[in-house]
Amino acid sequence: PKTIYLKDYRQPDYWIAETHLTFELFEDHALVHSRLAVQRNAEQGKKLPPLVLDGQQLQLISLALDDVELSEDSYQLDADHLTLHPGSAEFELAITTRIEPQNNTALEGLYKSGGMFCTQCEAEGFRKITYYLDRPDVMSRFTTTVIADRGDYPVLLSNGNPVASGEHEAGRHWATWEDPFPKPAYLFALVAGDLVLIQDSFTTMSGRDIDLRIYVEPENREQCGHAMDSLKRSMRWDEEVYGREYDLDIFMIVAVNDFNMGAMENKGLNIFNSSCVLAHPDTATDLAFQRVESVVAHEYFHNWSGNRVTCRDWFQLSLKEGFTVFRDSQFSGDMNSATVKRIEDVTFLRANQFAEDAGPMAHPVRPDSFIEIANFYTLTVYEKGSEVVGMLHTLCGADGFRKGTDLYFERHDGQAVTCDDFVKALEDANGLDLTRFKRWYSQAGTPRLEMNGHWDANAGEFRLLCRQSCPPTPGQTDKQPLVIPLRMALLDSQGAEMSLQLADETGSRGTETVLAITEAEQLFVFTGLREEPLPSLLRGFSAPVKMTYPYSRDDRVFLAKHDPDGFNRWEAAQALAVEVMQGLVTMAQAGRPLMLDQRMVDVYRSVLNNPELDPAMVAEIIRLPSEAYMVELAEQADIDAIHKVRETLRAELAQALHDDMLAVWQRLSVPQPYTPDAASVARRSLKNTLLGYLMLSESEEIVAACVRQFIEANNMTDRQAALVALVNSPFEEQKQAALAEFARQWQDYPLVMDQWFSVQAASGQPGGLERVQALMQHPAFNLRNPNKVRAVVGAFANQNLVNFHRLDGAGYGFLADQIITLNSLNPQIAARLMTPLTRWRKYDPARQALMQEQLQRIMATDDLSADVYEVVSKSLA
Ligand code: HT7
Ligand code: ZN
Repeated sequence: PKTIYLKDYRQPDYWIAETHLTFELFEDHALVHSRLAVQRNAEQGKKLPPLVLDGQQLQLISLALDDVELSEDSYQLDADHLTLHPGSAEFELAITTRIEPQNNTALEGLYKSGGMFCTQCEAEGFRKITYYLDRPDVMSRFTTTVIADRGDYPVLLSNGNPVASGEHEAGRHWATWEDPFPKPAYLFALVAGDLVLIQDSFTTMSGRDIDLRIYVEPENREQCGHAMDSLKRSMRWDEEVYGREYDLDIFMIVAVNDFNMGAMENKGLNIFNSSCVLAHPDTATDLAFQRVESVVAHEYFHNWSGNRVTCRDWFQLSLKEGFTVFRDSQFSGDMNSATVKRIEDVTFLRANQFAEDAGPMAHPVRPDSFIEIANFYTLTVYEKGSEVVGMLHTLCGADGFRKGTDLYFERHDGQAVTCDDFVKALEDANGLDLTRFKRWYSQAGTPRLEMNGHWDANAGEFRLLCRQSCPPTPGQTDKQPLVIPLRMALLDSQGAEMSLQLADETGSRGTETVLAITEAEQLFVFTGLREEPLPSLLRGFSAPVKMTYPYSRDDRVFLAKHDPDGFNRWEAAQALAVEVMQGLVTMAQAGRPLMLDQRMVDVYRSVLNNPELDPAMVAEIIRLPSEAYMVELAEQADIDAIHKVRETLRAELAQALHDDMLAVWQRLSVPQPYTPDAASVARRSLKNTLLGYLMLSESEEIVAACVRQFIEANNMTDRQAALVALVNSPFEEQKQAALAEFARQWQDYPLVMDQWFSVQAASGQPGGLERVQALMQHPAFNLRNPNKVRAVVGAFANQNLVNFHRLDGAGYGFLADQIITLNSLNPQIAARLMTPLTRWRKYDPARQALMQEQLQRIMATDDLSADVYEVVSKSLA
């Protein structure tokens, strides 16, 4: 496989002004007729170069240039391209290809999911439909006609507006769609199926009525209300916060069961993994409701950040993804609790993206090379990319950021642009120089920020010394200093924020400020202080760095109880828990008894009994850092010790705080009608977090209460929480009864069965591998359905660390088997499953050897896809 480099980017030799497509869909194949209006790109010179079209796994049926059929000796075909030699600078090309959607298990291009035809073209799927210039800077106006059997496929959809439809011969019918907005091929979509429609409307800020439609399989009709509501709220929010109005007359969402990712923002026709659309309180948890809300918003927001202004090339992916994740996080924060949303995002980033940044696949937010672009839909491009946009928001301020994005959308509407163009718009709108800041786009790795404070009582000065560095990452050994926005305050002995005056400035900065750290070492001197302050640093996690400050445990306890900033209260409690757990891991490794630090009990008790705290915040604070995060923090992770320590600590806390936990849990467990509002979600979150703790007491009453909750729950959040508690308990009889009852009740609901699978696959109880192997034999399991693979194989390898990393290496062998099988069925999913094996350097020598052995076995597989090859070869390098 070939490596593609950003430095090699050049404009295409030709443009495609218009693309006319006709799809004839049949059960065993599809014919794709395309008519392309092609023009020489004048900027690339006068001489006519060959036209090299992308195309893979296509059967070429016919090819005509300006209505003249081309003979086989006038063009060249290879596995990836069709090359022809135009005689003029402007011409029409007519191509017919034959494809087999029913055999497309990779779910890229045109494929069948159940009884429905659908497409996934990002990043490079369109080339599996027809020969084309399949690159995001080639933007074309598309007209699409779909012809299919009326009985089996009554609904025929594509991008844009419906313009005509009619009957065809032999029970077939057709529909034509026209998209007035030029777009790259990756935003093309087609759907044909037997679907029902849920319809609503939205009036835009300029008074236009938009027809909103969600298409699903008939049995899912009742599960679309939340997605529709989320869509309308997203449309209003984007008008209010970014001034962005929807542009077509119709906006459609289609739910499909087989989908490699969460959803796809095709122009006017978003295609969704059904797990990100369907939600009903009986079948979906609060978490699933939140995911639907955020994915619907994310895809909708792409209409501007991605579709109207798109990427010049795939190295710029974060231009649309980082920005859109930032926008959807802002939206979710506004719809629910902004602090809780930030805590969730930071927790996820630190446990997962930091690990990616420290591993063999580490890459900058704007990568400079790739083998297979599908491998670069990563946490770095999405989540770290969003953090980078968040830092720009912090540095420009909310108003300045809005001025910058207004300029960006106005300046680049209808264009395919770069991350530099985005930053330039923010610079120009705010009169800023962000040259140094842009290193965040090109430099991989998680920066370290070492902070130190010195109190000078005589001068009333507090000196804050900042030292930044960044560890080497593959291909990048020398790192440059970055611009790190540090949101901070100084607290007095009562926890009140002090007035901030910097020695080299005249005006006061109020009680909270953002320091711009720009150098490898930098000193900030605060003056005019009456008493020694305790700094509250990196509030809201204002930069994606690993920050250290020599806090004592008592400092952390103080901050956890008194910091006026909610995020940093949580952060202090987390840091305390991390420190305690790291100490316990050392004790466990030395075979010493595990002693609980009473200060943790003290913090948790005060939080549990603080009536002013949002219950969702309480739940976040008392949730111990995950095993994955503890692994990420360790130099060399001892997974058995980490698991043991975390479980022991949970049990100790449950015992020490039993009465407090029980009292709060009982108060929250009073039966109530189900409501989906944020306050009720918060109460359920705390109640079920406490149930998990209380079950560790192994008291008969609690187990009985848990079983009762499982049976009597009026919503899936409570039912699933009870199931999780039982599955992770030693109460075999109750566990098996609950699992059997759950499967009996929900066997016809694939998304609910995904929960049933993943709860078991993720359980740290002994025998995890055997459990997962048995689950794969269950009739509801299907290796061709990515949601099932994620629920069973993914949950086991990513969430069940203690079982996956069993010492005999059988967990690694199992994962490698699945990757090898999936390599030929669905390379994207196979490559994504590789992640746990890429982390082999984190573990002890014995496990390292076992993991490497499996990587080598995968590497030796015949017909390795580019997707898997890239990950495995980089992991072994
Ligand atoms: N922009 C979408 C990307 C996507 C995708 C990429 C590779 C393979 C399959 C895929 N399905 C969707 C999703 C998004 O970020 O909105
Ligand atoms: Zn996206």
